[in-house]
Amino acid sequence: MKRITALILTLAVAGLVAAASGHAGEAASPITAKSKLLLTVGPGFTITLKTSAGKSFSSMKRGTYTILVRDKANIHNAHLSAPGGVSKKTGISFVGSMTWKVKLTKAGTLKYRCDAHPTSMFGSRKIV
Ligand SMILES: [Cu+2]
Repeated sequence: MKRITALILTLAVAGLVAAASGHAGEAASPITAKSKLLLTVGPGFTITLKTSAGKSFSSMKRGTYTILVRDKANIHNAHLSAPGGVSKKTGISFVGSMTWKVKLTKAGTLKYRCDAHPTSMFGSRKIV
C-alpha cells in the first residue's frame, strides 16, 4: 500500500513539474530583441507571432525587434501596435513580405490583429 502511495505521489509531482515548465516549444522566460520575429497572417483565418526559430512566447523584453511580416492573403492584413506610439500595418489587399523594425520602449501589451477580422484574428504579448 505504501509503495502505491509513493508511486502516485511521484506521478503527481512529475505532473506538476511538467505543468510549470509550460508548453513544449514555448519560451519559458521573456524573449529578447536578439530573437527575430515572424508575424504571419493567412492564407486561412489565422495570425501568428513566433520567433524565427518557430517558438511561441508569451512575454518579451523591451528593445528593438526585427519582424518579418508574411501577409499571405488579400483579405487579411497584419496590424501591430504597442505602447509608445508603435503602430505598423500592411494593407488588406497587400500580399507579400516586408520587414519592420519595431522599437519597444515601454512595458505593457503588444497587440497584433487583422483589421478585417479583429474579433477572430488577434493576439498579444506582454512587454516587460
Ligand atoms: Cu482577416
